[in-house]
Amino acid sequence: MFLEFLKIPVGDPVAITFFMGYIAMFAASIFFFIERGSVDGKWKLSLLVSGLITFIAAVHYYYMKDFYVVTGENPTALRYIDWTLTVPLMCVEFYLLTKAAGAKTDLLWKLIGASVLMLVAGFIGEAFSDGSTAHSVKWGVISTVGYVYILYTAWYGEVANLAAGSGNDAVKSGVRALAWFVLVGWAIYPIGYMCMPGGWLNTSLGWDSTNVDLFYNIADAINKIGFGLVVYSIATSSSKEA
Ligand SMILES: *C/C=C(C)/C=C/C=C(C)/C=C/C1=C(C)CCCC1(C)C
Repeated sequence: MFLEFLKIPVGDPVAITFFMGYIAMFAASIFFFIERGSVDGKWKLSLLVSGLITFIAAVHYYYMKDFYVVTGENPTALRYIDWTLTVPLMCVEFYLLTKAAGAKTDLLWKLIGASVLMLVAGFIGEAFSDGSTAHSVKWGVISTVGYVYILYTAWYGEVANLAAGSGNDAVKSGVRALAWFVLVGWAIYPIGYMCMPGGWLNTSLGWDSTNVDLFYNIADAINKIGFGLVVYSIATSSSKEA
């Protein structure tokens, strides 16, 4: 059968979402790279970054799906390598969108710093877990500090203020849309994290650790492709205006 040929265990939603994530990221990359040709010059870099985010993810999904299918375990290291490359690139998107309104590179570094804190703490929480709730919660909370910083910046801090003062409606509504992704789409990740051994959902609801990847896979597709599409729609609507 088709799915057996691809070595995807039928009826394993985690494996299926790894496979679908891979295809979706790949297709999205082709789309962003090609559409880069049809937007105004000042948007080309943003579209390139959108395509790089999904392309880097596609490469990692290619390996993560095999890792999962062969070992049945969470590809934690690959996952965090992927995020360590792609989340800072999402910070670059915020920076590029607000640059014309006066964003300085220190804004970019603050966002990248917060994402490194978020990801390093999350990695320690998962990769060095002793199965205890104390470990999971401690590193989860530290990670959340970085997350909240990015969230705050996008909604009320520098990014929000710069967008408000940009005088460009497409940038204003686009930055607001990205802020919604950070609020709702990114919030799916901590839910997945809490499914690991010792995690709150693991101990309270009995959700097991395979759910970690299910949540991460769904969240990645929403956020990485969604972010790119928002940037694409800002680029096309303000290319038309010009
Ligand atoms: C493309 C990948 C993205 C947008 C990844 C985002 C990841 C997060 C927002 C992860 C957040 C976490 C917490 C807020 C606490 C628990 C540990 C993490 C790393 C899962």
